[in-house]
Formats: sequence, structure tokens, C-alpha cells
Amino acid sequence: MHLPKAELHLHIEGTLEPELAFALAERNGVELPYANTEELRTAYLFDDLQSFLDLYYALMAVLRTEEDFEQLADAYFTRAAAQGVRHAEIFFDPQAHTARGVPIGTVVEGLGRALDRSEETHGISTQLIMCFLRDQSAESALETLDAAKPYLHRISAVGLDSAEVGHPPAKFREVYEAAGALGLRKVAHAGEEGPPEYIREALDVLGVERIDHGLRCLEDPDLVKRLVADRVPLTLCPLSNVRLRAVDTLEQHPLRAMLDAGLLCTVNSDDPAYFGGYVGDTFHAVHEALGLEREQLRTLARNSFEAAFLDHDEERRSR
Ligand code: ES4
Ligand code: ZN
Repeated sequence: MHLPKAELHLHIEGTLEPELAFALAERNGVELPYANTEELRTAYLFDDLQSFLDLYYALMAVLRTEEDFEQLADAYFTRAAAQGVRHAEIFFDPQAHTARGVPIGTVVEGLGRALDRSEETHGISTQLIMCFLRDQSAESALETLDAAKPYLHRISAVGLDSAEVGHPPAKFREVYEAAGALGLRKVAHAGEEGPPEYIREALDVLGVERIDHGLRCLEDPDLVKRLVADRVPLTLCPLSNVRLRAVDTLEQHPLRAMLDAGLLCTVNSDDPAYFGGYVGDTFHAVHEALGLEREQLRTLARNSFEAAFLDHDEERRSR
């Protein structure tokens, strides 16, 4: 039986399975540069974050209508529910769609249709986190926040993702300030490929409440102390770290050491269609590869609810 859990690091575009990509390509008359799903799957051998992002953005060409985004999210909920997910805080990348001429309203309303039914149909409560692409300009992020204003009732938080190195958090100080003033909560990817200083900056300059990944905090013992003392949640994604070569093998993943250090770790799937598993699969994989005991898996599940943007009454209901 899968432990009840919250998923806090999940890019909805990263749940696009090859079968759905081909179905949407056909429906929308989009030509994919792969003959079939098997051929596409052979492209899922990545060297690093950028080599993954190139494919991730390219495949998004098939997502065009509200119905497409609704179907994408529905497919995720079906898989997530089967793996014990009771609450999901879902990233989306508006700029990856607006750049292709798909308005942000199409994305949010399409996802919203599925989110409106997720509690009843799948027993999963949801929130949406709008991410800015850090390899785009700060101005583009500000324009994105502006374009999102009619949809803020559907958006809980802002995040920061895409190619990390060379794009430190401080580049986005202004848009995070503006988002905070609008009542949005804040998270950011940091310390996935970037250095520990990016984690400090995300906390100190952007004022984030959680760090997405945060793996490289381990290089900075003082930072680890601070993260432990302040109970800053880290949304770790072990299968992603292996596929994008942040760690060589799952057996070498520092999750156990991070738990032992007292860090508030959560385990998540990131881009499950690309990285070999959904969050239940990830729990299973770390259990096998790292020999995590049932008690540590329970801690990870409990941490996911503590780190979620749920109030405590909602939290009790989800568990
Ligand atoms: C991402 Cl694994 C990862 N890192 C940064 N940005 C992303 N967007 C989608 N997946
Ligand atoms: Zn991510």
C-alpha cells in the first residue's frame, strides 16, 4: 500500500508521456521528429539538465488547447492517485507556452478544469505554482506575472526553474517582490546544478519558503546548519538527479545522509514521464537503492505534508 503523501515538486509539462504526446500531435496536426513512442523514448538519455530541457521544451509543441492541458493534468492525477498522492502542488511554465503563441489563459484554464475535479475524482487536493524561466530575462518574468493577474485566484505561489548555472536567484528580485505583494507564496529551484550560494540567495534575496532540489547545500556545512535550524523544506527528486547526472547512481544519492543531518527532506518526481517514475515509484526506488527503512519512508511522507502550503486543518484531512 502506498503511503499517503503530498507531491511538491512536479512540473506538469514533465508528465507528458510519449503516448499522449503522439495523440496530441495527431489531434493538433503537429509533426514530431520521431517516428513513434519507442523512438522518442530512445531520446531520453540525458547528459545534464540542459540536454533534458531541450527535449522537454521541444515536446511541448503538442500542447495547444485548453483541452490538451486538461488531459495532461488528468493523466497525471490518475497516475498520482494510484501511488498515494493526496495533495499536489504543481509547477507550470507559462513562458514555454506564451513563446509558442499559446496564451497563459489557455494554460491556466485548461489545467484548472482538471484541478477543479481532482479532489472529487482522484482524492487529490491541488495548488498551482507558476514558474519563471530563469534563462529568460527578468523583464520577461515581470511581463509573465502581469499576464497572470486575471488568473491569480488559481495560483498559490511563484517558482523559478529551467537552466540554473549563470542565472542566480538575485536576477529575479524584483518579480519576487511583486509576487509577494500580490499575496503569492515563493519557492525556487536552487542547488540542483548551481552552487550553494544560489540556495542562500533564494532564501535571502527572494524570500522563498522552500528550496526545490537544494542538493548542493551539502557542500556548505553552515548552510546545512541553517536549513536544519529553520526547517527549510527541500523538495528532492532522486530519480531526476540520477537521470540528469547530478549523482552517478541512486545508491550514491545523499538522501539518507540528508535525513540523518536533520534536513526537512521531501521526495518528489520532478518530470516523471522523463525520469523513470512517479512519486510512489520514487519512494520504492529509494527504499531499494538506499535501504531506507519503513520509518524513514514515513518521515518523508510526513515531511511532505509539513512542507506543503496547506493549513493544518487541510493537512489533517489529506492524511
Ligand atoms: C526541470 Cl529537473 C528541472 N530543473 C530545472 N527546471 C526544470 N523544468 C522542468 N524540469
Ligand atoms: Zn524541477
